[in-house]
Amino acid sequence: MNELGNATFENYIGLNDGYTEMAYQMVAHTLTLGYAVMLAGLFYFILTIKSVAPKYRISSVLSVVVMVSAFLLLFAQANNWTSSFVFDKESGLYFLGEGEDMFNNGYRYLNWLIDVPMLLFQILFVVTLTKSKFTSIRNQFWFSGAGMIITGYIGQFYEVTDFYAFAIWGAISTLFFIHILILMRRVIKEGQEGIPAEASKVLGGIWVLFFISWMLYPGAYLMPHLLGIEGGFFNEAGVVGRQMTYTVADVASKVIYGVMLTQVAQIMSKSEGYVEGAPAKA
Ligand code: RET
Repeated sequence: MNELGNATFENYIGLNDGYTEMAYQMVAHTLTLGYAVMLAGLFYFILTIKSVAPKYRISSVLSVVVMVSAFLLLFAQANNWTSSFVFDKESGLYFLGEGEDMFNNGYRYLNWLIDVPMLLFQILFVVTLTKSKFTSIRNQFWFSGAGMIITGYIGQFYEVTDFYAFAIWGAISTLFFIHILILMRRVIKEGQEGIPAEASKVLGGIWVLFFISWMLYPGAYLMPHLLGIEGGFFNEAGVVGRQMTYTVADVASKVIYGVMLTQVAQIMSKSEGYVEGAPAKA
């Protein structure tokens, strides 16, 4: 099984079994949906920026940064898929092509390296911390966010060839992830203190969304091994499942999260007397 070096399982399936038309197209369409949603989100965050008071606007700006980087990298990821596998008329299947790059989810991981610190940072512009220090939380978010992604990026190269390296890098990444979850829980709890009930409710929803959507990423990392290697998901269903999981997670953790933060900021702005379009008070 070593003929493709550190290639990920998508390539081994493309080499040995080939993809059926349905599996190939489902991945291509899912990836396309992913970047299309980012472009739509970009417009949403630009067009709603004035609906919140100036002090909350950095949150929208950070969503714009996330949308642009995700759009570009998901676009590259989609092209990586269509150029890696070519249609074979004899069998009616798509096989790993020659003379092209192989498929790798690394575009995503490097996109997260930008987006994860931004998404974590963003909430600090909407909530007011009552006990923790802004700079301390920000630095810890950035440190653990980058640590989680870099270690996971290295680990994913070993998913087929070296299970132990894959598991160890994944475990180190998980430690950083646990730290992030603890910090985020604290930020949201503190942020809920003393704000309008309606805003507090949305913030509570953000925690649920955050927890579920971020948990999907390690699930996708583990996909080829979920039912044992070469077992249940070491096949095209696992490949489709992984890209769908990533896409749902991306839409939830970047776009819906940003929309909900905007909603909190709108409620807070209103409760502080901000009216869109009205001249600023002297
Ligand atoms: C990895 C490696 C395996 C262990 C863990 C991981 C966690 C990844 C996460 C990624 C979140 C990405 C987001 C991107 C949005 O743009 C790296 C898969 C725990 C939580 C939110």
